[in-house]
Amino acid sequence: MEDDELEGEFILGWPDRKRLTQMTSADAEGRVVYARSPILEQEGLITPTNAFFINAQVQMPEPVYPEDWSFEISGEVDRPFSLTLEELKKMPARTVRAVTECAGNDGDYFAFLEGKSNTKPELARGNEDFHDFVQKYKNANATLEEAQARPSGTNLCSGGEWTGTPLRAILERAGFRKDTAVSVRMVGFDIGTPNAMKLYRAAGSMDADVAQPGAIPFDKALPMDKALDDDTIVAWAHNGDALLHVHGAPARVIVPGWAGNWWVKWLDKIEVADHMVPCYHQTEYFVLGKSYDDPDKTMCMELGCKSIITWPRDLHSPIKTGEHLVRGFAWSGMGAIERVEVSLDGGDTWTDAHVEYSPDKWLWKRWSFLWNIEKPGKYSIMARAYDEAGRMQPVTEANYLRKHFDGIVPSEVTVE
Ligand SMILES: Nc1nc2c(c(=O)[nH]1)N[C@H]1C(S)=C(S)[C@@H](COP(=O)(O)O)O[C@H]1N2
Ligand SMILES: [Mo]
Repeated sequence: MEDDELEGEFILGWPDRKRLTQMTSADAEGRVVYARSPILEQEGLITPTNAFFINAQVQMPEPVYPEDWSFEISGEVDRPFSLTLEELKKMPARTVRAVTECAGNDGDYFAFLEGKSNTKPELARGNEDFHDFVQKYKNANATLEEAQARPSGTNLCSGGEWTGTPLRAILERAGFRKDTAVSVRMVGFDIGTPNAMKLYRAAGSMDADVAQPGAIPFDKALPMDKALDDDTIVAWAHNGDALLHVHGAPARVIVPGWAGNWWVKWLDKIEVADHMVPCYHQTEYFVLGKSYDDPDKTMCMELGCKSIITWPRDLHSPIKTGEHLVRGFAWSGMGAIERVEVSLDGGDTWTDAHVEYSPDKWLWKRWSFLWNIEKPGKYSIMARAYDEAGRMQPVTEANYLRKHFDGIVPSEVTVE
């Protein structure tokens, strides 16, 4: 154990190394409303629940107790119905292990890689003033200047195991109309007013004519194909335990491969529609495009193909000559990662890294590369991933809302 691990904690009465915990921000009553995951310290593939990131677009709703909860399905169906949690659990369940990545995770690296920002975002560690940092980040009354100077969103990504009922089984039980069904509108019971600052910031002007829908529930209209995917489930369990309120209890949707915003929490109702319902968080926010006025904006759907280096990063410099294990995670929005390559010379030459076997196509994989450094100096280390759909990192072009970042961020490391 390294020294800082020996500071440790008492676990079950025994001194032990420190465990992973989130970086949290709480409301005035001390209730956690936002958290980031300590990705650099995570050992295995499943993020422990008390290290999982937490995000909500509008606001955390008051909890609804499982016994008082039911959800309904209606719209383009022959047999609308509503189900309690107990009834939902009686349907055949399925367990899916997948990465949840917020669409905005690592977004500020776009500006860094384009040379538009000199500050290199670092995958934030447990900074002391994390709460203040988040206040600044989420402030709806910020000036445009303040909003544009905000710190970046990193570490909004975790791996989890989810158990629930396939959405397909719920749709079939309701007799959805195959000929007319186009999307499945999933609605949460959280209601709030979207922060217009996010759009002004992206448009680069407070004069932009941005949508201001007022108080709305968080909703998403999932295209039919993805709604019918076997791995799209309505989950009530997370990492072996009942879903926590912050993660959407009593039940939330899991849409593997697609960014976190599709994973509607606090599910209230499902409406099958004969068109793509123009949900705010689908037409105004969570879109890909060149600018706010881009007529070809498209809604964000599956994630790109991505690897990150967890060691060494800039902050680990200086390191010593000798044998080191370069390591990280890799994941894709279109299935399993098949290969990761590493470059130790800033991208001139690439060598295969070792990708550890794991059976879950939607979960990230661990990769590593044994690096024997003979000479001191400055090194630029890069990694790039390939997925089973044949895609190579990076996939996603820079876009004005900075969503779905999957670029290659070099680690600049000094060796002594
Ligand atoms: N009902 C509801 N579901 C929601 C949201 C929300 O604001 N309301 N936020 C989404 C976003 S943007 C993300 S990244 C994920 C975060 O899930 P987690 O908090 O369980 O990590 O939830 C999604 N589901
Ligand atoms: Mo998100």
